[in-house]
Amino acid sequence: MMSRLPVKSLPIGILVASLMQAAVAEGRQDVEAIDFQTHTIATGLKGGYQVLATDLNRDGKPDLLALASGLDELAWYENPGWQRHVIAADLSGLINLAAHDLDGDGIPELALASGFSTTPDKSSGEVSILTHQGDPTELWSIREIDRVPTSHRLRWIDPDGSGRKWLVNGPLVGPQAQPPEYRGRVSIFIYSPGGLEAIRRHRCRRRCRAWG
Ligand SMILES: [Ca+2]
Ligand SMILES: [Ca+2]
Repeated sequence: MMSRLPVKSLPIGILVASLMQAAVAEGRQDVEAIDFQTHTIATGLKGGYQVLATDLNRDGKPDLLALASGLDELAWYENPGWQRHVIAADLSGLINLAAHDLDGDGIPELALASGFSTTPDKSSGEVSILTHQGDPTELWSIREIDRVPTSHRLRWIDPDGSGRKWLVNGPLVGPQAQPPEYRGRVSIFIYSPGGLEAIRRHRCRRRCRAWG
């Protein structure tokens, strides 16, 4: 089955669950003894698809990014009051986010995939890097670094253990894939580090074991 688009609004339980996952990821052993309660901090997230917990204002508290494919803007919710701040507007087909502090200022840059469709001919597949402009509660700058139809999953990885993260882009299907079977080969792309001005694309070869 190729269709992975969400069809429901994002329930707040998912948002709280992200905080729990973050605590577990940090190795905290006390999380099982805590009774969690659901607090609704946002509704109406049409096509809610991804929640990402990361500190976006350098106060040490994880904030929540909520990506909704059916909305034309990307927003984050500021811990602990969960005020909503719009990062970018006039977008479409939002599908995935990944956060990593490229410039070391303590606030992560955001890799964003948008223009998504399950059909390559209908997908612009923008891959962009978003950076705050001094005040993370205001609109961030957005810079398109690539276009790959059906760009679907973005992750920052450290392939050589050097601590320098590379961005991986896994499209859903290849450019020749057509419904209903979506047959065809698909390439995975990796973007080299080196700062915001030096991101370069490489196509993974042999199941992404080598690049360059
Ligand atoms: Ca914060
Ligand atoms: Ca940064």
